[in-house]
Amino acid sequence: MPTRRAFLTGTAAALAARPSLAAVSETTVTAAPAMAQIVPAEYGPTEVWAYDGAVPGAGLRVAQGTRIRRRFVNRLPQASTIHWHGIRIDNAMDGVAGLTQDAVPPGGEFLYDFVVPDAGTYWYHPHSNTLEQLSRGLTAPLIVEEAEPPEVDRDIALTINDWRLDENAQIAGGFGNMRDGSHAGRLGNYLTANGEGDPQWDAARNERLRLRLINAASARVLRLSALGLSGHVVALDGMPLAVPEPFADLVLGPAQRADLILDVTAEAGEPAYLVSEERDGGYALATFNVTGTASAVARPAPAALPPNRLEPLELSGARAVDLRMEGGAMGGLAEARIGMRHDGGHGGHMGGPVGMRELVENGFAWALNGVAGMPEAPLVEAARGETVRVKLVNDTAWPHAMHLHGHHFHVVGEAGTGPARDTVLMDRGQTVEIAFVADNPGSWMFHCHMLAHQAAGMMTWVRVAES
Ligand SMILES: [Cu+2]
Repeated sequence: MPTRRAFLTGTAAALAARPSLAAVSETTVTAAPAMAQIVPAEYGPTEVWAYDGAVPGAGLRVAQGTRIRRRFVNRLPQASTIHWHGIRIDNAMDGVAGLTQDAVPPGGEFLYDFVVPDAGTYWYHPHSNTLEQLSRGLTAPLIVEEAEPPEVDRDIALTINDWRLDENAQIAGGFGNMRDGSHAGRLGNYLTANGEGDPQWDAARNERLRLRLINAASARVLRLSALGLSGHVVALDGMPLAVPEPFADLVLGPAQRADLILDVTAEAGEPAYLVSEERDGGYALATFNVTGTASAVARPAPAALPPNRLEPLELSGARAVDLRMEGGAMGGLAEARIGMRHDGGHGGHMGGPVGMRELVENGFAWALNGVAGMPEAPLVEAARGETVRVKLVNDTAWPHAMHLHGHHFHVVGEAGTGPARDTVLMDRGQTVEIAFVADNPGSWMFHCHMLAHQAAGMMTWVRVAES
């Protein structure tokens, strides 16, 4: 029998561990048109849509377990929401217009109130007319710090955006055109990291950097390498790798993140680069000008980051479902049923299958399990805590970056299960099996994060029961 004193002490400890209702102050995040100097100054500023006036938005950096209360203020000319990408969040706070909340109209507000359970690199963006709103600049990092972070000299988040600019350095229109929608998505023609074409830092030899890379492009797959920097990948999509992997060439699909711990190996006077390998050459996404020496000796390889607490997978007896991905240019999709058009709505009555011409006339190019757009019924209805396996068959001629909300999943392969992720990049023709513990109740979108594909129908949802 605990004494009263022990009980009180225990209660105080429990209260201290849980964020208190009163102690959490509310902040605002405002989405509004703004001017941003993302191209060299001689071309003048670009009119963007921005969180709190900057592209990317300044974002958030909080401790693991923090309760966040942010009042979203919409000063855009159209309705919007915020999706907190990769956060295992309460369903009502997931920000999917039409599925988890009504879109916030121009001039409206919505209070997002949630706890961040996992440390790692996350981000936020609209989930309402996502293709246009994200392409106009609405992105920001959400960094959740470990209780005991690894020792580094600098911790830099790099939000990478891919802009489609016209000759006046203004954002090109034509969102949702069928050419983008049925091919590789809205690829841009100008890459920025943290809103700059060529961001630079001073650095010293043997300095240790943590780079948190966020691919916030609406369609571009980044192929990353480094010169004068050497180290390890320690986390993907926020989740720590059990064993850090040497960083060589890293492919980062839209919405994916990677945490790197890199040491500066360049000598003083030499630059060091993080490079995006593009068709016409390498682009420096970050340049480190090496001016001195931080330490005489190189450091040992970094240890694994402390793990986040994910329920272990129990594959035997898991619920198995198939997801057949069809359509797009050169896809040979003959017919599909038409679901709901917008980001997240569901429940509308669907008619019978229609041919490709009618699909395209309605803005659709892709189908998941024979439905273009959001289907009436979820892909799977899981009991809470049930393990779900989804076999994704990419029967199209294009890569896709499939993102599941509210959960992290593992790719299940012959070599075992991969690290926890929230977005998987699939090659054309590839079959990938994923598995996750459906432990977060609610209705969760599962869609391609190449946003022109999503807009053209590549979306579905899963439902996790309350109990
Ligand atoms: Cu896609």
